[in-house]
Amino acid sequence: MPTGPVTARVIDSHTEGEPTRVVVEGGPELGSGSFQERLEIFRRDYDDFRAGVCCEPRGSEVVVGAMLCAPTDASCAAGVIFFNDVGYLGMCGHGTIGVVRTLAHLGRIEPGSHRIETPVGIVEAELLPDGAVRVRNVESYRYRAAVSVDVPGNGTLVGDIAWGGNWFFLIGDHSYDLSLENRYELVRATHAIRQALAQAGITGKDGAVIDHIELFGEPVHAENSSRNFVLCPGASFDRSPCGTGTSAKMACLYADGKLSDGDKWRQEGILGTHFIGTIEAHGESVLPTIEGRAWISAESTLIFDPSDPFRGGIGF
Ligand code: PYC
Repeated sequence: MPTGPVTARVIDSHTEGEPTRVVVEGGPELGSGSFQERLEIFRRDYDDFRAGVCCEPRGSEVVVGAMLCAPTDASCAAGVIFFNDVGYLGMCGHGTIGVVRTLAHLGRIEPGSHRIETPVGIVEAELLPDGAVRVRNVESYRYRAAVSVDVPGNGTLVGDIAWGGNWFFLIGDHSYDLSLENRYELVRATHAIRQALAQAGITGKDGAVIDHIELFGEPVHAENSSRNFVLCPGASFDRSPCGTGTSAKMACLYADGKLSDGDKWRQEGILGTHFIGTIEAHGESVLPTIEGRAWISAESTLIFDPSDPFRGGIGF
């Protein structure tokens, strides 16, 4: 981090159990170009800032970072670039809910609808009077159905490939126990699936890497529609039901004729918390909406001392 900032002010929250760390001051200067251009500058020149914010000793592999930026579109309340311990995320559903709660905590927004600019498009978020947040995500779609992959040690698995703001491989037919106690086995298995997809050259559209693996099973709470386990880029799993993963799931259900305009989908995550999802049909795609809750958990200043050997995080 030779030319980067020395301190950064952050606000931490968690959305249904999954943390978001919003950089509200002191982040690197990314210019005033498009969000794709700013993301490239971030990746090229300030990747150690990303790692310093998310990785140990200041963070952990489960922290999702959100860099607040001035939007290019004047109709937006804010712009944001999401990142984690290993790289950058196109969109992040739980992270957007955390960003909206953080903007409200800062007094920058009131209950009502707000537009947020991201590298994969503008999303709309409504801060509800009770503090819950409803995010209208980017257009989501199933790209390929029933794709087989041979996973060493796990046999052949069949899943769908879908876009929900990130690329997902979604598997309903498997024998894994989706309990929190079984999390290490789930991380191992989904990691092996992701590696097998890469080795077999199975990708999202235009060769995009599939970096999220999502398993489904019966919910623990009867009022929910399904339970999931989501492996995020790197080796961490989503503690929330994953907003982009729920969007990808609803796109697949829609493609199968199992979910229609206005139907509710209650996605339970590995902690038993849930998001409420709905869709609006848009040709072969859907415009998903995800609703969930976030809580502010800390306000702090991160210090990047130039003499600190782990100023740029500990990369495992
Ligand atoms: O909620 O979309 C999400 C998400 C992606 C990675 C972690 N959470």
